[in-house]
Parts: sequence; C-alpha cells; structure tokens
Amino acid sequence: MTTLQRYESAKEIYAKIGVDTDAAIKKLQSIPIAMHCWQGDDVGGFEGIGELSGGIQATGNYPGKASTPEELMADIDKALSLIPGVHKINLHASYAIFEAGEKVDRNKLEPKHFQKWVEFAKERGLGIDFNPTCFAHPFAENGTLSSENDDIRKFWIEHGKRCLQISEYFANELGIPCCMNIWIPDGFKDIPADRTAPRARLKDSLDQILATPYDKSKVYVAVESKVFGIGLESYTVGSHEFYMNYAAKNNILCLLDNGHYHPTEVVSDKISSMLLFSDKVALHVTRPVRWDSDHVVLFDDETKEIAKEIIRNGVDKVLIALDYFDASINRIAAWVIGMRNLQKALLNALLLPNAHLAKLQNDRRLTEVMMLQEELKLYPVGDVWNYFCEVNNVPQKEEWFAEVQKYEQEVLTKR
Ligand code: RNT
Ligand code: ZN
Repeated sequence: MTTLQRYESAKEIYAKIGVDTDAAIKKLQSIPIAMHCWQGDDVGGFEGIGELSGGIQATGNYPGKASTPEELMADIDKALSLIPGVHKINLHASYAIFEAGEKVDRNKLEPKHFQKWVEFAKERGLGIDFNPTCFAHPFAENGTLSSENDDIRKFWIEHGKRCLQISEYFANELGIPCCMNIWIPDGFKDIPADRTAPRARLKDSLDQILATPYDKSKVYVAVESKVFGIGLESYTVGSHEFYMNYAAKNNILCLLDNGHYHPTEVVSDKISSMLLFSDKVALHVTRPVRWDSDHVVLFDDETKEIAKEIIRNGVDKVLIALDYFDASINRIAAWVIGMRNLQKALLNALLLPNAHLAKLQNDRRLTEVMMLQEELKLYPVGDVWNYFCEVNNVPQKEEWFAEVQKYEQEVLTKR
C-alpha cells in the first residue's frame, strides 16, 4: 500500500470517532517549534570561552561538532531539511557573529552582531527566538542578575537590555514575534543564610531591564525558573514562585522547562493553570533523567501529555521551544529526533476526540474515559504522520537517518 492509501484508510478509521485527519494535518502544519541552536555545538557559542558553566553540562564527545557560524548554519539546514513544517530557530547571545578582528563583551552587543542570523532566517522564512546568555562567562561565577557585586549586576542588566533591543530587531526584520527568555544560573550549593536579598536584587534587575521601552506585541519576554543545578543544589534565586509572581505582576510570560521541577511534578499539569491567569505561556520541552534536565525529547508519555495540553488549551497561547543538549550522539540526529517527536506528539493530540473525551469526563463516565484513552493509543497515528511527511517532502519513518549518515561521512568526519 502507498502512503496515500494508508492515509485514506486511517482517515476512515478516525472519521468513525469524529476526528478529521485533514484538519489535524492542516493545524500541525501551522505550528512552529523553536529549534535550539545550542544542540549543534554543546552550548559552546562563538566567543571562544570554552567551558560551559551555570550548573548545566553537555556530556559526550561525538565527532563533528560545529565550531563556526558557517558550520552551525549548515547543520541547522541539514536538520531542518528532515523536519516537516516551517519553524523558528532559538539563539543565545553567545552566538553573536563578529567581523574579523572585532569582538565585544556581552554588555556591548548590538543588533548588527546578529545580522547574519537574520539573513539566514529571512532566506528560509524562519522566525528567531532569543536568550541573554548569563553563564559561561568570567562575570557569571558568583551570580549574575542577583549578584551582590554592583558592577557585575550592572553588567548583566546592561546585557539584558541589549538583548531586548536585539529581540525587537529580530521581530522587526522578520515580521515574526520574538520570545526572549531569561534564565540565570544564580544559586547556592549549600544552605544559604539569606534567601531574600538575592531575590530582591534579581527583582530589581529585572525591573531595570524591563524599563527599556520595547514593543510588547513583538517581543514576548519570558522568565524561566529552575529547582536546582549542578553545584547549585540547595537554592536557586530564580525559583518557580519567584518567577510566577514576577511574571503575573509585570505582565510578562513564564517559561516552563519540564526538566526544572521535582521528579513527580509535571509541566503537563501546569499549562492549564498558567493560561487561566496569563494570555500565553512559553515552554522548553526537554526530557529530565535523574540529575540531568536536558536529554533528547522522545515520544514518551509526558511529551504526549504536554502536547495534549497545548492542543486543548489553544496552540496560539503556547510558545513552544526545545531545550536539550546531547554530545554523545550525532547532534543533527538529536535535533531531528526531538523535533519530529514533538510534532508526532502534537499530531497524536490533534487526532484525539478531545471534546468527546471531555464530555465523558463531565458525565462522570470515568471507566469509559480510561478505556477510550487506552484504545486510542493504538489508532493509526503513524499512517497520518507518514502522510504529513510526504506532503512536506521530507523522508518518512526512519528513512531520514540515511541522510544524516551521508552528511556525517561527507561533512562531519572532515571537521
Ligand atoms: C538551563 C535552562 C536554560 C538553558 C539554555 C541553554 O537549565 O534550561 O534554558 O538550557 O538557555
Ligand atoms: Zn530551559
């Protein structure tokens, strides 16, 4: 049977439960996911600083890592050619591109240092999301926006302001809103004596950054909390309560990274609450495994559950990005696996009879809710997915991997 024939058969099966597969595909086509540039080079950036810091770590030394803007862009191109749909790229400030001989510190960054990225995105119809980089820097060793050292804190506030201007530049140039996400690594390994003062300073620093005039319809500022980092086990300044309150009071967004909570706490259960009090919420979709919050996204239960919440609450209210970094496997494959898995999870959610399931719950027919949710798991979502890949002109099933192997042979092993 051809992909189309299998699709037609799946379409009939879904129609029987009131699900329109054509509509699901159309919707999936319109959902952009921000692909994080930092999977391509283990969060290295182009400043030549080397060591990653801030309680995050990329482990592994798989050959072929991108080390120049040209290499990273070529790798992103390769990955995007294997991913259906049109997406966004997510950049960190540490990926600024300087002219030969020029180099400025992070408190001096300007839009022009990202012009090459704008050209790259324009040619491909991509949007850009952005992040101040408050780690892997000599001034980030003892706190950044919450630092007790005034000069250091000023440096990071200025960095944040510059990033806001750069984010607006992206949005203006590309005609696509830019989500600017602030994450800082500040915290303590052991029990602090003063939990309040660092948080008060962080609050003041954020106030100062946000005092920069910017167009709120073009730049969505988000703040990302974290429960702990490596070497920052006992206290993080930017905790969930801190940012949830800060975002609500200042009319900015919370970014929920599903690797940043206690192990039995799930982001899929947080989205509906956030959206009752905020127009939008931003996500970092990742996969936490024990101490690490950044494994490649799989088509697993929590990813599927997050996708259901995105679809049920409204795709336009959720800014979706990926965030992980695995240096132990082919980095391009890591991108493709994560992006395709999140899309599969979104498709899976779009193919559920969501209104019917909600009605069953409302009628307290809970046995039926469980029964149907389980039966739906083996419906032919794969046939719809393959058809989606076909109409998008990207390889179906595992066929994309041959392309990555070829690229590894021809390009990556020669680096
Ligand atoms: C770290 C945060 C943060 C980073 C990126 C590189 O724990 O998740 O989002 O992963 O900014
Ligand atoms: Zn994150």
